[in-house]
Amino acid sequence: MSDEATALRTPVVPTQLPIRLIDEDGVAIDGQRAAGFALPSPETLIGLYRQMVLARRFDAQVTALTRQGRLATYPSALGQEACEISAVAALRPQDWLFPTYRDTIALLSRGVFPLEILSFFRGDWHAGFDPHEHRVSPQSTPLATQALHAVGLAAAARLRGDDTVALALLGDGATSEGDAHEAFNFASVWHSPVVFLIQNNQWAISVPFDKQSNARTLADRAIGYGMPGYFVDGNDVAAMFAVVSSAVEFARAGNGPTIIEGLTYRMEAHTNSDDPTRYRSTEDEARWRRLDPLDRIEKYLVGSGALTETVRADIAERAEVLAAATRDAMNADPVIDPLELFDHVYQTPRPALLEQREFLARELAETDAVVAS
Ligand SMILES: Cc1ncc(C[n+]2csc(CCOP(=O)(O)OP(=O)(O)O)c2C)c(N)n1
Repeated sequence: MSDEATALRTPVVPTQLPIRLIDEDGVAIDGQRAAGFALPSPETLIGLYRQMVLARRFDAQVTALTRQGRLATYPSALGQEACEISAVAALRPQDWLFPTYRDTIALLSRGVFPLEILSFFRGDWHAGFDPHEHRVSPQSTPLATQALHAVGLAAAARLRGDDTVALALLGDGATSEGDAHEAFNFASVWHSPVVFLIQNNQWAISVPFDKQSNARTLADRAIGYGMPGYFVDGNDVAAMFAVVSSAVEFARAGNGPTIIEGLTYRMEAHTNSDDPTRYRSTEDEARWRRLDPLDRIEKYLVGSGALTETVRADIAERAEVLAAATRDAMNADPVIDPLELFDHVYQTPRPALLEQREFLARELAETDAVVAS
């Protein structure tokens, strides 16, 4: 980091305009908007681009599988790839990611197998992967609860004296929850190695950002909690990666938490059961489609000569292989035991739970008998 960037480490007020390293035409930016952050190397940017292409293809495939009825629900992250991929790329293997239901592509990028991730959305199992193996907590549906878990894990790491960093992903709506405020405050007071990455996709289902908060930006809230805050163009993967990586290393070095707001847009519906035409305009959607984060980095990489046609074709082919593997895995009917629903809830199951288990067991036996007759 440059001296200038180090001085910006304890900003009193986050920048007025989002920090940016590549503009929407795919041109690198110098000076003010870069706020002391340097453009990542071409190799790093190609790696980020590759992950974004895989993530987008995966997301499209999962959306299609959901429409075909293979999944119960799916909250797409289309348009949020720059935030999601940067979050994971900034972490080291020993770090922990605390994602929400929206952040499926972040899990993919962290190396969790598609079938393991998606068994949750199909309703097969509590979480289909081992959180400890990947250092990824189960995707949280109760808003902002994962932020408190991240602080707890980070505080424990600090007490143990190891260099683990926790990164919590939150939506703009989640920042209105009491849990988010408690997490920010505890993290700051305890000096915990946490990065809070708020993906401000401007909508909490049908509630727009300006009905959630009167703050100029969500990054501004960092001032009140006594920690650094950064307002970043969430569709600029170069800026997101530069800022998130420096916040992760800042935390690792013992300097405490950071709030980062990535300004982005949820291009799809909230989930497959939502109809966004009822609350936002097609003009708004079209405007943000023109700011597509994947187009932007591709334009930059092609323009700078870093992305050749061969590399681009190779990445596209890998994305198709991933999509086909995801399709095959999800088109096979899972073998599940519905009674497992009651396992792992309590160490010693409560009588009411056992009663419910017996009720379900009886129902299943009756259904089996009808099918067999
Ligand atoms: C504690 C809690 N309250 C309400 C909900 C219902 N709910 C589900 S998603 C959502 C909107 C969240 O918006 P945001 O945090 O901006 O995330 P996004 O879905 O846009 O990624 C709400 C209110 C919930 N899941 N948890």
